[in-house]
Amino acid sequence: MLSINGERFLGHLHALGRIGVDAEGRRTRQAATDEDRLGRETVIGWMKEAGLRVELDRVGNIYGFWETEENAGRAPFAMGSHIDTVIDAGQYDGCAGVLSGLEVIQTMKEAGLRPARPLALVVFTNEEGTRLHPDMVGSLTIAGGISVEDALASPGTDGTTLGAELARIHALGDREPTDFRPAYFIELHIEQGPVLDAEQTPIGAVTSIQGISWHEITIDGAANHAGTTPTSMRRDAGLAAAKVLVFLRERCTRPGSRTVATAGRMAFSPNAVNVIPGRAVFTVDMRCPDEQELQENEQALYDFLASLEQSDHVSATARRMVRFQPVVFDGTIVQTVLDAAAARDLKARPIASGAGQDAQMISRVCPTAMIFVPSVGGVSHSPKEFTADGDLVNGANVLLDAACRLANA
Ligand code: HGY
Ligand code: MN
Ligand code: MN
Repeated sequence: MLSINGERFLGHLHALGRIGVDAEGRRTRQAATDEDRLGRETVIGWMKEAGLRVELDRVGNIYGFWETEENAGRAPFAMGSHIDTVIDAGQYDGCAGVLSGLEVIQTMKEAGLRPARPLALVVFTNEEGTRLHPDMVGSLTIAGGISVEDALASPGTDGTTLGAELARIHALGDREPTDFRPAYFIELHIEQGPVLDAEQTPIGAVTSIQGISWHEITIDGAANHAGTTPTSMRRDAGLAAAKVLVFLRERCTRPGSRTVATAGRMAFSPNAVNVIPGRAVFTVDMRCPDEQELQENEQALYDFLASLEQSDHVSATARRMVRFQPVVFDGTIVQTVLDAAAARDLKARPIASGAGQDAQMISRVCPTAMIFVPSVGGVSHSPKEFTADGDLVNGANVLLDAACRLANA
């Protein structure tokens, strides 16, 4: 049975993992930063070494194509993920999918296979969205969910825009994102949750991804003296913000709730120990596999903000930054993953994704599914993120088998 070159694949993965690590050992390669540029250029170098034709599109998505005279022009079988990271990140999120895809193509080429379809590998721009939002903007542009112009105008938390930053790191090409229409797409990814590791199951065949709703909330009260201002006279933006977080946790812990909510970023101003915060700006990330419940919780959040204005004598506004509905993947592709795992005697199970993924967007344009490999302890978006080498190699071999099957379908 054909298998990947595990040493080469893991060598690439750990080499990429060393890019963007600072003096304190924190790994950060946020989209369109100099660290991301180094990661991009490194992966492009590996794509060229593998003999892929490399192209860039107008929002910086990187494509590597392998086509032969016989299959040129047919819709490719595509794989891919992202290599941009969150802040103080692990080394597997996204990178495992890009580099396993590269390894699969390299293995197929070296084996002298002549697939009926070309193969494509994509590195999607700004999947994480921690610096510039929306997240998953590269794959969203390919899917036609946002125009190139609006994507390039994506605002950054640091006052930049995606377009200016991609230009600065020479990451812009001229390929039209919506020209990319593969026949099938599979993304390998670490689970980032606890299920596979807890069940000692090496392969997850991802069936669906939950919906995502991001908001930036601004609460304005009145900055005032922390000592002299009587409690009854306070218009405390910080307290109001705290009430929102408690409200959201209470919504999420109601019986039967399937929603999770996170306030990942918060800033008070003037942000001084002895000043009642006049302003609080914070983000809310709400996720749920049930679209109806997600909508109900969005409405409940807005209603709560309105009630806060009365109770706490503040003003509250919410700006919706991101909104993606839950998606269900193509059953045939999911089954292909399950069959490929079974053929290698690897235990596999269907599983839903709690994390947003580029596959969520690509599923709008072609039959799509994902392969999950275990995250030890379910930890991710953390330097403690870990997936064992053996699990990564198993996942890449399942991807190889699925690729061989679908590139000839
Ligand atoms: O936020 C997410 O779910 C993904 O990791 N970008
Ligand atoms: Mn990811
Ligand atoms: Mn991530």
